[in-house]
Amino acid sequence: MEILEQVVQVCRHAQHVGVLSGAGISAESGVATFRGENGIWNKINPLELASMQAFMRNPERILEWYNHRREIILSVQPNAAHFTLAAMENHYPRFAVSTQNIDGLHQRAGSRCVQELHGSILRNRCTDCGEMAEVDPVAEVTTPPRCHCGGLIRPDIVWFGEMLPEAALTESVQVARQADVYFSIGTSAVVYPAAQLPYEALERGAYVIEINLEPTDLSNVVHASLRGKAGEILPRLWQKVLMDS
Ligand code: BJW
Ligand code: ZN
Repeated sequence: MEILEQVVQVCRHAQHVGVLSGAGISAESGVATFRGENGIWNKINPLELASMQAFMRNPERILEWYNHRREIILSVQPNAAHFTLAAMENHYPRFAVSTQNIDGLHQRAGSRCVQELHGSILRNRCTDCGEMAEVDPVAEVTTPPRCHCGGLIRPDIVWFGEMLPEAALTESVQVARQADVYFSIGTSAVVYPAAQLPYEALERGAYVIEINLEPTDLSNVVHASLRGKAGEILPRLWQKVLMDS
């Protein structure tokens, strides 16, 4: 059986579907990826921007960078891949997206069950007490504001060497372990612990499908590795699943 036809059959009979998404799913919306062609980390050493040490060294510079990225994210729209996942959620008894993205595009497309593994650029929090702080998304704040406790306010994002939000990670591991079909979409699958999720799904017997422009370390171990743009492959696949079902 052709691989796409096999994927369609598997998706038709699934009950519990999990998804790990990464920067590639938002690329067609106009949000830059980190690795690969035109990736952010090709020009900048990640630890110079995405670490607590970098923030403490020069908070103004880090806030400026996040202001710039927030501006881009707020000016773009979810794409066909985000909308297809939102539609899939309405079809399955259990469906959940674990995203490494901080852009909120899954939620804007209508997905309800979304675990944000690396936080959100749309929220801020205190470095000391952890309290969430309102952020005016359009304000050009370059001097770090202070919390009532005196701590510096920072973006609610998971930087390198920081723990992921416990509830989001626990829920994501559970979904991966219980899913009968698991998707890894638009992620290079190199950043842990998120990259572990498709392996958890595989170990527990899920049929795992990768959708990516390029091959990754996962490509040879999953059941189906579909090469191409998520915004093209996913809607086409979903249309086939819905046909005659
Ligand atoms: C398309 C497409 C289209 C394009 N359609 N596809 C050794 C030393 C130090 C640390 C470690 C170490 N080994 C492991 C670690 C831990 C570290 C880690 O994994 N590092 C690896 C890089 C080695 N992880 C952590 O530090 C995490 N915390 C942690 O582990 O805590 C415990 C601990 C504590 C102390 C010490 C050690 C452990 C935290 C990770 C936080 C990641 N944060 C970032 C930045 C967020 C801030 C920001 O955005 O500014 O999150 S890094 C960056 O990578 C971002 C992403 O979420 C993450 C994953 O990237 P993603 O989503 O996969 O994107 P890309 O760009 O990599 O890939 C895009 C893919 O899409 C490509 O494959 C394209 O082909 C594809 N694509 N267009 C389909 N249209
Ligand atoms: Zn505080």
